[in-house]
Amino acid sequence: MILEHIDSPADLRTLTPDELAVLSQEIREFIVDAVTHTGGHLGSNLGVVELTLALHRTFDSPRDLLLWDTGHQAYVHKLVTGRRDQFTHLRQEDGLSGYPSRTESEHDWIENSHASAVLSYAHGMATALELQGSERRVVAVVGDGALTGGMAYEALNNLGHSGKRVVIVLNDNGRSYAPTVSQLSLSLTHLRLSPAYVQARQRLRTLLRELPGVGELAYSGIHGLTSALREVVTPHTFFEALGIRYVGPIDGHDIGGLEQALANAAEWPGPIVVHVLTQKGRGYAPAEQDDVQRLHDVKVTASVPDPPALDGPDAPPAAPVLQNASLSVGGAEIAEDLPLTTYTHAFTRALLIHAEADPRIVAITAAMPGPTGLLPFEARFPERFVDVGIAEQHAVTAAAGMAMAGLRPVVAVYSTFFSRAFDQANLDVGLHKVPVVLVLDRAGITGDDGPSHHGVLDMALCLSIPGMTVFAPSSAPEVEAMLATALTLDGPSVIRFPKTPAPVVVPGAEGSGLNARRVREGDGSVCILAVGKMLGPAEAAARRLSDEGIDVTVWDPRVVSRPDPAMLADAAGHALVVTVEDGVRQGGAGMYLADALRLSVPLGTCPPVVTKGVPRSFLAQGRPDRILARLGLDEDGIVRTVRESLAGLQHPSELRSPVGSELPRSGETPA
Ligand SMILES: Cc1ncc(C[n+]2csc(CCOP(=O)(O)OP(=O)(O)O)c2C)c(N)n1
Repeated sequence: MILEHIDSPADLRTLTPDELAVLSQEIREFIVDAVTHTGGHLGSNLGVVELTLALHRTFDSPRDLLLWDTGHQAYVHKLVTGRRDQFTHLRQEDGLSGYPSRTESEHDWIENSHASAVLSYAHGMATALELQGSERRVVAVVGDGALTGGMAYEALNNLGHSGKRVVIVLNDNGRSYAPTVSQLSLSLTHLRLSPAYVQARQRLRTLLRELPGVGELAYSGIHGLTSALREVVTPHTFFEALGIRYVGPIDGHDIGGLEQALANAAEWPGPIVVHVLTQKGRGYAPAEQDDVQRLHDVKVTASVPDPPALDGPDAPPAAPVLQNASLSVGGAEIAEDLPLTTYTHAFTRALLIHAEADPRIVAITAAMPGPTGLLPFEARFPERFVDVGIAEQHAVTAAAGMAMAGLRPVVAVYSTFFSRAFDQANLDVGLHKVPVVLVLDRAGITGDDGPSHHGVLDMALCLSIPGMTVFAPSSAPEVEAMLATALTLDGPSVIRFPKTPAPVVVPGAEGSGLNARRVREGDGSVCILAVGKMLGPAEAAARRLSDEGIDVTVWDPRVVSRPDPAMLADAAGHALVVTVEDGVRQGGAGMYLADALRLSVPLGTCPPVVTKGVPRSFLAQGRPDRILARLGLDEDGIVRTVRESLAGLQHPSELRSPVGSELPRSGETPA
């Protein structure tokens, strides 16, 4: 096996073309095998095998700086830079990161894994190297999907203007998650098939034929002419107008051809794009046959948390939750057979129902229609579905425009990527008070993808936007009830929920409108305000504490931005209030609610409030339930906090050392 002998990029440089072909095959088998066990980004990595080998044979990493946009396609790079043995623990706690990681290797430079940023890093590095008089090369690999993100254009424009020496490898597989939604991408890869080109070509043919005398002659020269036409509208023109040299397209699976193009590009004294065509999922039939995503990423069932148990003493009745009033909006039958096991499914289903009844509803995704649950909406209402590409900022501002012009836009993005669009949410949506509904999926601790993908900032960000109504559903029916309310509001709103399975609750037990919900009435000692999915562990903790004689009140605040006066009045009557959330503690929901509580009662009469949440630190990958348990954000942790806090109240001196996750942990910057 050749792969067994590849411990560094230098080992690649002695291989013959035949050996490289064998190695490529071995790498594909290795990656399929590894990802089958751990989950991860499959299709993207299978597509860049030859490209990665060619890059490492042409450039001298880490002397030359090899940068990967997003970084989800860096498995091959990891394999050939000495990390083969760690793939058994890919994306596991304390294992190999699913993205480049500076602690893992000197060959890794950037690890933010939010798309479209690499060209800006490359500009910065090239600027520094030039100032230092260094001959080290900067090579940035960017996908056609990532090129739909606005940051990429800012960097291209600046690179072209400044003339910085960067080799930009445009890895064009025509896909983002789903097929890339981009006019540039169409021009890049599908020019000959694109309607505009075909029409222009057809018009040219007709025109030439009709020219008296020379028509037939000119018609036979159509190839030359259409080539010229192609030059007018191709990427050549696009990039060169920005001041960037363009070469390509190059077959991304021909190592020899790639090396030649890359070596030539390395000699170019300014920015240069090497346009490489690759096939996402190449060499693995299930990926090649996956028409939409080409198995962009795969999950492993074993690492997915189990859905909530539906039997046992505490089990809710297995009644069909969705037959409640909030769903009896017209057209319910269209969504009846969608499974309701996650918050995302609940959102999909509710959105379909409302969209059926209200033609003003449009759905917007930033290149992730599948993971955000919008594919059924796209299938049902293609004309009301908008994929803007990896362009969260544009998604939010475009939604503001749609709302201004009378539509009811629903923007579905991951919580972590929403951070990109904060300014847009604040000013374009918030300041203009337009009724945009932001649906933030994968909120809280997400797990496998590590620090860049935890959605822990959304609460803190959204609660700071004036007029933004912030909903935190604690169950699937709550998603539906909240979407129903959000769609009636005059101003903007956010519904944020996690990836983990959504609890099933007794029909009718969900809240309504902007009210909070008391789910358990205690004896006045302790009141827990449990935000979103933390309601489950809080209720479980309350049941356990009641066995110890501590009868806890539990509230589901539901609408965090507008704390229900009834909830505040009730909480104020307790000896201790505990807030629990799965987002960042500093500036998060707990502090917001605690502040509201303080302001709702006369000075000096507010009960002590303990706020539990995620510390201000970058948390590595791991199973969400284990990360939450480590942070004390589970049933055990809540029980501990209540016990210790009550003890502290009885012995105030102990309160000097705060309890639970209030203590800054290692790596956490104290507030
Ligand atoms: C700002 C941001 N939004 C969304 C994502 C989720 N995401 C990860 S990879 C990807 C597609 C990237 O497509 P492309 O750059 O063409 O790379 P490919 O996987 O096709 O090689 C998306 C949308 C992200 N990482 N960052």
